[in-house]
Amino acid sequence: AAARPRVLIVGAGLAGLGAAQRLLHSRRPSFDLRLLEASGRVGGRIRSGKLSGKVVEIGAHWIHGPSRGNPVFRLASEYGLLDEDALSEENQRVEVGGHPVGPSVCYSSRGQRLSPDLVDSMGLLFASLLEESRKFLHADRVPAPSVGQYLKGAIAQSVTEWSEEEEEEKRLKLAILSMYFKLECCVSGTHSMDLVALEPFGEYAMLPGLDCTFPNGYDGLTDRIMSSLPKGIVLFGKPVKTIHWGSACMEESMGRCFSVQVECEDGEKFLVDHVIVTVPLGFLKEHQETFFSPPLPSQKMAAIKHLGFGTNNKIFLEFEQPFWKPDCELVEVVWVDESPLVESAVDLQATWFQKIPGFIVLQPPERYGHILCGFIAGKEAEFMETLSDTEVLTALTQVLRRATGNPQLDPPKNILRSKWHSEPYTKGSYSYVAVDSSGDDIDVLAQPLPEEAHNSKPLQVLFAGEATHRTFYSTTHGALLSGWREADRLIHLYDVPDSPHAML
Ligand code: 6YU
Repeated sequence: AAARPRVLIVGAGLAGLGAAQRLLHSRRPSFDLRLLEASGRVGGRIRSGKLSGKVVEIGAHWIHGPSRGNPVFRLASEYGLLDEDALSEENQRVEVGGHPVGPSVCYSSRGQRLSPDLVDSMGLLFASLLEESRKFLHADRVPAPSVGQYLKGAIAQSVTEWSEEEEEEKRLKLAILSMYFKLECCVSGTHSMDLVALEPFGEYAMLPGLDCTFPNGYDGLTDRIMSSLPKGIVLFGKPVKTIHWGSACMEESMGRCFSVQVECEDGEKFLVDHVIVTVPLGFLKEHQETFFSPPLPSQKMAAIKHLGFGTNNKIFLEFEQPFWKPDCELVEVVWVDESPLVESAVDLQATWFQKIPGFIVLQPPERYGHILCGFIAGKEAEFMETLSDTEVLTALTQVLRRATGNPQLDPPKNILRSKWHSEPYTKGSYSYVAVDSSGDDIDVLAQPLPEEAHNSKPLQVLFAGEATHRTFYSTTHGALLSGWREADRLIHLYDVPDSPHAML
C-alpha cells in the first residue's frame, strides 16, 4: 500500500488547528498528521481568561465583520458559540468598517468631562481622514510614506481652517485627535502610525457585520476544533528549534525518504514530507536565523524583517462600583497638553499610561459586573509588561482619579493584563504593513519552499498564520483562511491523478 504523506504542523493556534482539521477531512489522500505546540495549550493568540469568575479575552476580542463571508463567523455559528443578536441578519448586514461605539464618556486630564459634540466632531474628522488614507492603493503618487505622516499633514491643513477659534479650543481639539491616534495604534498594533505604510493601507479588507464577541469566550472556538481532532495528535510543550529542509532525502530505518527534519528544543526529531509553519511573525523576526537550515531565501528574510509586528495589550480593571453610567460602553481620556503635530520625547517611566486612549466597558453588567478593559499599544505597552500588577493598578487609579476629578475614587479591586511582547512564542500582538514593506512581502512570506516549481520534493515548508494573509492579516479569520489555504495546497498536490506524488 502507498505510504501516507507525513505532515507536521508547527503551532496550534487557529491557523494550525484550521489546517489540521482541513487535512484530516480530506478523503484523498489520508495524511499522517501531527501538531507540535510550544506552550501547554491550543489557541495561541486566542486566549480567554477569568477575572473573578467572569470570562475576559486576553487576546482576540471580536469577530471582525461577522457575516457569511467570514469563516470564523461561519464556524462559530455552526458550533453554536454566538448569541442571537450576533446571528441576526440585521447584524450581519451592518456596514460600518470597524465597530461603532455606543454611549461613551470622555474625560480630560484636567478632570473635566469633554463636550460629546466636540469629541464626536474630532472623531468624525479622524475617521474621514483615515478613510482617505485607504485610497492610495496602487496610486502613481503617494503623498507621504506613512499613514501617520499623511494624517498629520491633513490635520495641519484643517487647523488653518480653524483660525477663528480660541487658542484654548484649538489645543483641546488637537489633544482629542492625539487620543484618536493612540486608538488607531491599538487597532493596527503598532507603536506609531508613522510606522504604518500609506500606499498598502487600503489593502486590508473589511467584511460587513457589526463586530461581535463570544459570550462564553473566544477559546470555545479553538477548543471545539481541537475536540474534532483525533486524541493525542497535538504534542504540547514541544517548541521547535530548527527546521532542516532542502536535502534531497533523509532516510528512515523503514527505508522511506523524507525531505524535512524538524528538530525540537528537547532534542527530539521528526522526519516528515511536509511541515506547515504557523509561528507568529514576532517569533520569526527573532529566530529566523536559526529556525531554518539552510536559512530562508533572502527575499523571504527581507519580508520577515520589513513587515511590521507590534504590541497591543489589554488591562482589565474590576471595580466594586462603576463610576460610569450603566449603558456607557467606552471611557476615554484626553491628555490636554498633547498634540499629534508636536513630537515630544517620551519618558516611559513617568508617562507610559498616557498612551492608553481609553477603556472599553464590558457589557452587560449582569454578565461582567463592573469591568473596564484598557488598551495600550507600542513601546509603552511593552514597558507596562515590566511593571508589577500593583504598580499598574496604582498608576491607573491615579489616572482615573485625575480624569474624573474625584480624588476619592476607589481603586479597582482586581487587575488582569496581557503581556504579549514577553510571550516567548509570540513576541507581540499582530502584524501590520510597515513603511518599506507592502502586500507583496506578505505573499513572499506565504510562498512555500523550495521555490523551484519542478523540484522533485515540492512543498517541503509551507507558511500559514495571520501575517501570511494579504488582505485579512492581523485577524482570526485571516489566520483560519491561511491554514485552510496551506492544507488545500497539500491536498491538491496529491489529488492530481497523474501526479507522481499521488503514487507516494
Ligand atoms: C481578531 C480581534 N484582537 C487582540 C490581541 C491580540 C490579537 N487579534 P497564533 O499565535 O495564535 O498561533 C501560533 C502558535 O504557534 C502559538 O500557539 C504558539 O505557541 C506556537 N508556536 C510559536 N513558536 C513555536 C515553536 N517554535 N514551536 C512550536 N510552536 C510554536 N483578531 O480577529 N479580532 O478582536 C483581535 C486581538 C491583544 C494579541 C488580536 C484579533 C489577532 C488574532 O488573535 C490573531 O491574528 C490570530 O489569533 C493568530 O492566529 P495564528 O494561528 O496565526 O497564530 C487598515 C488596517 C488595519 C489592520 N488592522 C486592523 C485589524 C484589527 C485587528 N484587531 C485586533 C484587535 C483585537 C483587539
